[in-house]
Amino acid sequence: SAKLSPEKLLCQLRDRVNVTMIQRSDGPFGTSEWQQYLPGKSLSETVGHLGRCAVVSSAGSLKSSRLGHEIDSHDAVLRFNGAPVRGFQDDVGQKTTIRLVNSQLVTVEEQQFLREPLYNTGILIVWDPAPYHAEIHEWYRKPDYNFFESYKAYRRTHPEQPFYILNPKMQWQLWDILQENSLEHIQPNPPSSGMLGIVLMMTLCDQVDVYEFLPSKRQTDICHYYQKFHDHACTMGAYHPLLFEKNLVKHMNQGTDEDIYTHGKVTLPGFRQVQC
Ligand code: NCC
Repeated sequence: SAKLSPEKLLCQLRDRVNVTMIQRSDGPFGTSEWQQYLPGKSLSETVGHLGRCAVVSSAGSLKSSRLGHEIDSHDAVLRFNGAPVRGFQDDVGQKTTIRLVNSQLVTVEEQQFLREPLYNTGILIVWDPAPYHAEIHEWYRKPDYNFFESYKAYRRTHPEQPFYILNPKMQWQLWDILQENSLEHIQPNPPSSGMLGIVLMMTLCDQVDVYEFLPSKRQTDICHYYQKFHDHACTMGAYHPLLFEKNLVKHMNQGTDEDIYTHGKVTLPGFRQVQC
C-alpha cells in the first residue's frame, strides 16, 4: 500500500525524521539541575561509527529461532523494554549495545527498572508519547508518563551508564510519513518502540538487520519470547500503528522474502548509505 518508491521513502525518512536526544539546549532542560543529569557526551560520540547493526524485536516468534549467533555477529545490538538475554542467548544473542525503553516502563514499573541488572548493560534511551507535533515545553509540562523523577533516580545510582531521553519530535515526523504512505487513516498514536528503534539505528549504522519485526514462519500469538502471554494485538498492533509500520518496513526491505520467512529478517540501509 506504500505510495513512494523504496528509494524515495528512504530519502523522506532520512531528510524529515530528525533523530536527536534531549540536550542541555532544549528549553526546559537548560536548568542547572538538569545539567547534572543529562549525559555530557552526545549519543553519536558515545557509540562511534557503527557498521552492521541488529534490531531485535521482542516477538514470541524469536522463541526457538536459534538466531543468537547471527544477532551477536553485528557491531551493535538494539533491544527493547524489559526483553531479557539471560536464559535466551541461543535465540536472541547476548550482546546489548542500546536498550530503548518506553516511559511507561520507567514510571509504572519503576521499582523493577531501578533494581533489575538487565537494565545496567549498554546505553539506555527512554521515549515518551508526546502530543501531536507538540512544542518541547508543552510536552515537558504534560508528558504521557511522568518519568523524569525516575530517570533522575536511575542517573544518580548509575552515573557512568549513558542514559538518553529521545527528543519526542521525531515520533510525529515519522508518523506523518507512515500516514502519507498508507491508504487508510491511521490512529494518531506514536509509532511503537520497535519502529522508533529501527529509525534510530538507521541514523547510527551503515546497515540494519531487523529480527522478527516482520514475523517469520514461527509467527505466533505468544506476545513475547520471554513470556507465556498470548495476544494477537502484540504482533498486529492496538495502540501503536504496528501494521502500517510493518508494511513500510517490508516496502524498504533490501533482503529477500526467504530471509523474512526463515529468519524473520529484514535488511535496511543506514541513512549514510542512502543517496537522494
Ligand atoms: O511489547 P514491547 O512493546 O515491549 O515490544 C517491543 C517491540 O517489539 C515489537 N513486537 C513485539 C511483540 C510482538 N509480538 N511483535 C512485535 O513486532 C514491536 O515493535 C514493539 O514495539 C512498546 O512498543 O514500547 C511496547 O511496550 C509494551 C510494554 O509497555 C513494555 O514491554 C514494558 O512492559 C506495550 N505493552 C503494554 O503496554 C501491555 C506494547 O503495547 C508496546
